[in-house]
Amino acid sequence: MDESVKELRNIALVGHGGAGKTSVAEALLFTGGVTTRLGRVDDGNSVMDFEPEEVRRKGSISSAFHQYAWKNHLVNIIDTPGDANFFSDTRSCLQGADGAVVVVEAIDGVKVQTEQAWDLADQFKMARLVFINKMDRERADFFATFKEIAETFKPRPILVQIPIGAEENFQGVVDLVTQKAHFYGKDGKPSTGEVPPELQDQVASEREALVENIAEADDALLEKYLDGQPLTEEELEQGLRAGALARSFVPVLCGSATKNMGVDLLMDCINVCLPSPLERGARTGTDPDTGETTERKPDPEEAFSALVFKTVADPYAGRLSIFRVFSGTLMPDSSFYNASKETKERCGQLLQIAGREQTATTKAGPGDIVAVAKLKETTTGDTLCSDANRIRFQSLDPLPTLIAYAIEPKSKGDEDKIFTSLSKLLEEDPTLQLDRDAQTKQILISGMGQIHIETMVEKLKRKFGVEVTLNTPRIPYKETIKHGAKGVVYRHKKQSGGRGQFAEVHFDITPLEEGKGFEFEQALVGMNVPRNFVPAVEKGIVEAMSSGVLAGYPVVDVKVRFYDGKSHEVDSSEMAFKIAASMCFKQGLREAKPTMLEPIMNLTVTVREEYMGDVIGDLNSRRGKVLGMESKGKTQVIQAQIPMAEILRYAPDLTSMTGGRGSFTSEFDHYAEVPAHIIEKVVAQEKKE
Ligand SMILES: Nc1nc2c(ncn2[C@@H]2O[C@H](COP(=O)(O)OP(=O)(O)O)[C@@H](O)[C@H]2O)c(=O)[nH]1
Ligand SMILES: [Mg+2]
Repeated sequence: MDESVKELRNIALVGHGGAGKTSVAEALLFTGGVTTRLGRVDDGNSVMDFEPEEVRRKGSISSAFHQYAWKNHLVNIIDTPGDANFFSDTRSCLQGADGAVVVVEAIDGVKVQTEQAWDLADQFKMARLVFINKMDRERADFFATFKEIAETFKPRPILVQIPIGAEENFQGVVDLVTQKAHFYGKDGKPSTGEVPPELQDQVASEREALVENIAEADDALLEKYLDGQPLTEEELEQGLRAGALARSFVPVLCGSATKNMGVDLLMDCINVCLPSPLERGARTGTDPDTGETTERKPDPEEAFSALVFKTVADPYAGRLSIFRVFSGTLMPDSSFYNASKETKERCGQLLQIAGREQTATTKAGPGDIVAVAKLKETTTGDTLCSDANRIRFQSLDPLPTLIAYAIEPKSKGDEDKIFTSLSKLLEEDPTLQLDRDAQTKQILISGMGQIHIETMVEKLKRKFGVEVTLNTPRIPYKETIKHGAKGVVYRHKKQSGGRGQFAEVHFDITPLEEGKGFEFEQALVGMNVPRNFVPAVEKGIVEAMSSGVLAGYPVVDVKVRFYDGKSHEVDSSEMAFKIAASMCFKQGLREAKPTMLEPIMNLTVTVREEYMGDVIGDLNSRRGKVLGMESKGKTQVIQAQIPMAEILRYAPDLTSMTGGRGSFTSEFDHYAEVPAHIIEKVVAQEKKE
């Protein structure tokens, strides 16, 4: 067995956007000697936030990868974006990690994305640490933040450090295990010393709490503790490690990323309290041939298996698939099986990713995160494995999209280019969805939020040179009739020298049930209309149906009975009958009380109890009908039906109503009649355009 797997750590930095994850990553790299100066998000020289969209926004939009060595350990870091717009990337990339460092601000503490990150770590059964960051900032309050964390989260967060000073007087931390004070000079230069006298009492009592916490998680230590025997530093460290790995508790540390304070201790703690791939253990999947559950141990001698958790689209280098190896060893220029796509693939170089840099590496074993370029079929979520020993790991269900825009090229003729370049970006980002509305003919792009779509537009321009504008999507209204119109007669007659045009048709028009579309009945008796004109009549109606008389939307759910007409032996023609039929149909629509239909969606909103009243009130004001409510712990699930037109921009509104603690999904259910006053508005809008 390769000893180095024991010393490998794959860690993800998670938490809400702005907590300082990327700054922590920069401090880890700097302290680990990878960079020669501390990269800064604010100065745009961060090694991790290197994408132009990130430099511009001063924030992460996509997970970044790097590694450092620290005290005999090699640590792969995955710096995830915290923002809800990029949650899908965070979720997917967590699959590459074995442990998580949850970064929390010492100022505002727990936010929605902190909770989401914690839930994800639970879902993936990950050991974690908390780093309370920004201790140097104004209003930094370590104990208030810790209290909030301790009250919100399980497994129980426990203190392993306390800070020395705070805000501009933040000087360092006291390690509660060793009872040593760690001070940091300019640029984070560390030195150790005695605990300042004013902190001694507090250190003593917090250490007592720590000892108790550690003892409680270990039977042997508990016995010793209850016997009144002191636990040695070594025992404490071992107990801390065992408890953290077993997820009995979560060690909490603190510091300042931008001042590089407390970061060396965080690195020690990552080595000790987060698992190696070996400790994470075997990964289960299914045998694609038998459907039976099987597993792969993190052993370089096992059959190769890996999971692709991210794809990067590069207009020049092609598609880059980033994956985490779970078992076996992959060599460059080898072939393997993609169990999700059921196809063989071949790779060239194995690339190790370090920020924007990629360097070739000689092999990839258990726990390694590597990338390969230009796989043919492979996309995010796929399992790669040995062809002889196949396994498929469960992939994550895609997240529902929350907002849609109609996308239009800025220059005419770029439509095709939009489609090809967008589909490459969609490989990068499985939550983006591309559709073309059959009725409105618009290209629709949906995603997690406005910023998500906007950064996609920026990437489209930078990577593929395609410029687009985003518009609110058009609602695919339809038109229909409420009553029938009997005996509608239209005569088409034109006499302008030469041969004239003549046709007359008589229709009965009646409404059909919703969803029935169109019915044509030929009920002619006698020979007023030669039967060879009947197909032209039907065609004339079908063409007229594409644009209704109210606002030009397609007409549905009508029946036309063609029962009589007149013809002329010279002047009648198919064309004349087609025109007559189309005009007669339109005239009939006007007489038959035309109305409009709109798509109604099934909406499921999940919110915390305290916001339920506001959310329901808001749904009512949007013409929604609440069908039911169900409580699940502290959250309420509201089922409603609501017109599509009312929830085109629901995501930002729900976010502001619930402080981000709400989510929803929606899907089309049926068409229903639009209220008269809204028809007026739509008609007026349509006329304006
Ligand atoms: N004062 C102070 N500011 C910090 C610290 N860590 C991060 N910041 C600032 O907080 C902002 C967000 O940091 P960033 O690392 O991008 O957060 P992320 O979104 O979690 O990756 C930036 O302006 C950083 O300079 C810290 O320890 N102290
Ligand atoms: Mg970041």
